[in-house]
Amino acid sequence: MSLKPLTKIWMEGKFVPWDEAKVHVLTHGLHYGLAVFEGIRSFSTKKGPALFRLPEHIERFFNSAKVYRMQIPFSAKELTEASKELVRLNGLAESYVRPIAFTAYGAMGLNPLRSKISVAIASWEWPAYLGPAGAADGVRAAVSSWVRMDSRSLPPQAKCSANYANSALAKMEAVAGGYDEAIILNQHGMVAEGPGENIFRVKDGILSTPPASSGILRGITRDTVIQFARDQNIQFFRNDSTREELYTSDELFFSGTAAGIAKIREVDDRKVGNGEYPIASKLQTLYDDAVHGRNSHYEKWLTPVSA
Ligand code: PPE
Repeated sequence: MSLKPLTKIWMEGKFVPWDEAKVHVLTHGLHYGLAVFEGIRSFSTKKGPALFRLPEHIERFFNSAKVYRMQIPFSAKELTEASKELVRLNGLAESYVRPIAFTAYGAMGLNPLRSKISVAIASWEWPAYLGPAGAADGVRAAVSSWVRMDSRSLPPQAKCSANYANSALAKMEAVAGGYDEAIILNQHGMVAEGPGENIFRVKDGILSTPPASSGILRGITRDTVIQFARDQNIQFFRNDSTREELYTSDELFFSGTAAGIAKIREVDDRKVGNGEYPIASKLQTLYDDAVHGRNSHYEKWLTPVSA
């Protein structure tokens, strides 16, 4: 995805022109991977542009920072208001909003405790992450030879930039092999997640997803899908799956803010199910309606950006 500059980026408490939102090449976090970030989407709704599950994203942002002993020098309220104002200023109803906190320029050498924490929020236009196939017939996935990092080495529930080096290895392998996306197994050989998405499976009408303890980011879209399943009386479990259970699934799909709900039509060149996706399709429709404010039951998840 190439960027088309929007007007403003929020940096350290101020809105600055897009081209001026710069950092020094000796920014500490650039060298040592010490950055935590979020990905939030705004959608057009009848109440104007609205951010989906903004409080949950802000809360996860602070939790990620806590794991890394980062003191974010802004309050949740300030970052909430800045995110809303950013969408208003950039004038794009449907956008992707990226808060990031990182160890700033000033001291080199690993010890991050000496670094000031910088915070920025940018936004851009980001069409469905896995392309139109995700929404339509589904993407082609391959199980990665790279193993998901373990919570004892890089805690996956903290959304730290360093985690994405592991994701990038898996993503590059998948793309270089002619696939759309990777599925990453954990240290126990069980299914964990995609490089930037959670994964769900349907077998005999039962929906399941790996538990938080499987070495995944606890996705907010994942939680959204779980709540849909509850409201629709779809039987649901959090449980581990093996690689071969991917092959014998009736339906498989990814979930994530960037990806939305994206069907997986093949894993390792094996067709998933019979190509029909009744449950995934239903969840896609529910998601689409919820994010666009067309389902009053889920309006609680929308934060309109209008003042
Ligand atoms: N797992 C990982 C590893 C992950 O990065 C994401 C989001 C998810 C699961 C789903 O989380 P949620 O968005 O809360 O449902 N990945 C973000 C960044 C992707 C990127 O390439 O950048 C996203 O979707 O915004």
